[in-house]
Amino acid sequence: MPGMDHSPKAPAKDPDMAHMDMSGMDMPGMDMNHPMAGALGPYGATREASGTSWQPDTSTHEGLHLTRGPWTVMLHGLLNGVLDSQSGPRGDDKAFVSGMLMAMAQRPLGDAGTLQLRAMVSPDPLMGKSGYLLLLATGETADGRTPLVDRQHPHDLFMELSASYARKLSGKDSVFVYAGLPGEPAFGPPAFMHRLSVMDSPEAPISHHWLDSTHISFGVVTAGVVHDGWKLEASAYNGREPDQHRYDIETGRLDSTAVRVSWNPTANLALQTSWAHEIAPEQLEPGVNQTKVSASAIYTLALGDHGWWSTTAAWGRRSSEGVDLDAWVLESAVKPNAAWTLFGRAERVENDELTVAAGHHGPTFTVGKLSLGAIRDWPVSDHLSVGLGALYAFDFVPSILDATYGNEPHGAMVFGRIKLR
Ligand SMILES: [Cu+2]
Repeated sequence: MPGMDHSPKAPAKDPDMAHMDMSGMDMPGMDMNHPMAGALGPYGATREASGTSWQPDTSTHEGLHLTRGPWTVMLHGLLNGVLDSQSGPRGDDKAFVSGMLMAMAQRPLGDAGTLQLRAMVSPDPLMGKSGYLLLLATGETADGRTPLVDRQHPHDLFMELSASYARKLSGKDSVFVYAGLPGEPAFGPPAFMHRLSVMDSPEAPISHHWLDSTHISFGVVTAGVVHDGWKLEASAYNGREPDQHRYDIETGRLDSTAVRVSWNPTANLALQTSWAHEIAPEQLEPGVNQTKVSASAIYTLALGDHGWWSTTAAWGRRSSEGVDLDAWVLESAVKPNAAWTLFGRAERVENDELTVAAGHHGPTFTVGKLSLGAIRDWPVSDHLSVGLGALYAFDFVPSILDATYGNEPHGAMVFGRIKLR
């Protein structure tokens, strides 16, 4: 992985403190001597990403941090206005908004307990039920009858409403429970909108339904144990993907299972491997179950006072009815200073939903995508920045799909954004 030879050393004396992003921590009432602790265990909050997933301790959380009485509150927010153009017979142009607003509130409970509440909402339903154009992306449905192909589905208005309680057993050990409606089960790396190596790009990964599409599961209960850099956890959850009604809260049996082992061997590195068995995840394929496996590594380096460089390598496999489909991802984003963010992502996916044969699935095609982009941000106040960005994506399809996708399929997006910082 890039940067690996700068072998990660223990960062200063207090690993929780060393790489905390202090830029948002000048609120009145914030005690600078006590960086925010993790919600699930005895480590710094920078290790925590979406759901109960981990990222490297060196990660930064942009946003507002404030304290009110026993509560510590964090707010993260990002709103993108995107002009999207995808090439070829399956392409078109579309404008859409995407992003998220997330609030987390945490407080001690008893002498060894920590309670955390999270709420996250998305503007995606405003896109309309068919989401936005994105060549080679598949998954979910807009009308309950046909699958979305070459489109990214909108996310639900409520992306996470969850609570967790952790109990410290020692300076290195804890146990925790997490429940969400919706929430994220113990599967995969952090969801892409919380993964430092891709979160600034408004373009969803085409590997989403292999690695992290479970991030909105309508009903999740997870229990886990933490020992130092290790976490072992298991979830019971509603494995059915969200339906096309994006403003509601769905319910269903917690019929699916996920297990994840996470290991952060150094402050710079987060590793996980996970397994899930999902009962009838797809609305259009009742009765068809799916097994998923994933493994990922995230390496994050702090650069100067405000910069970072984060890289994720991930593999995911979904298996159902005797067919295994793999996805490979290598993505990296670098923020050398407060002004610029550069990002790139390479993906290779085996997909059998790009052409529909009798019913839903057609033949399997191995397709790829290389996406490169940049964003320039300008601060407009202490806690708000505006930015302008662009990205270009090259799509790779086998020659048998040349007529379907046209010559040299590609996509481009230009976008403006507002971000809490
Ligand atoms: Cu998603």
